[in-house]
Amino acid sequence: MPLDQWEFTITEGNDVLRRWNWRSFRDLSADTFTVDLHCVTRWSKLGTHWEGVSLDTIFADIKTDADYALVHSYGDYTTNLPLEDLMNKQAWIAFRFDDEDLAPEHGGPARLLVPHLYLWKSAKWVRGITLMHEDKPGFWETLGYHNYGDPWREQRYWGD
Ligand SMILES: Nc1nc2c(c(=O)[nH]1)N[C@H]1C(S)=C(S)[C@@H](COP(=O)(O)O)O[C@H]1N2
Ligand SMILES: [Mo]
Repeated sequence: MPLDQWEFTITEGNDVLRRWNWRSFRDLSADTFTVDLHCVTRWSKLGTHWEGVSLDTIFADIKTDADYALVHSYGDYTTNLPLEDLMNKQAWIAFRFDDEDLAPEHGGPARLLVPHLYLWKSAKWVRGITLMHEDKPGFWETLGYHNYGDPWREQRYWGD
């Protein structure tokens, strides 16, 4: 994804609520943070170090009464989660990992990072978020992975 074509867009219904290009996105204030990641296939990676823009910053001047988010990636991957799981410094659009620009195979130039949920919720190559009043399962959720995906409750598949 060439940076001069990169965009990140928040939509609701037919409305574009906000859109950033790489320059305006990188002008947002960013956080550095260290988190543990949990994959559904039973590995965890502890103490990973990142830099990214929190979703609190992304949503700072967006007004919505939607409760759900569907996150879209370049290349059509999607994943869903409650909007409140993106807020209160629980989620970031991350663009640096271990003090280097995020590698393309790990989602560069930028990926969602939601460390408190299983890693399939952390969409690589993130492109935007659709806000919704009703939940809508994403790619893995449609294929049988758990709709919410709390690693502490081992919510791997529907019914867990
Ligand atoms: N766009 C996109 N994001 C994605 C995926 C994917 O296939 N496409 N896979 C998910 C899954 S299942 C996992 S485990 C993590 C893997 O991230 P990593 O490649 O940085 O380890 O990305 C998640 N985000
Ligand atoms: Mo995964």
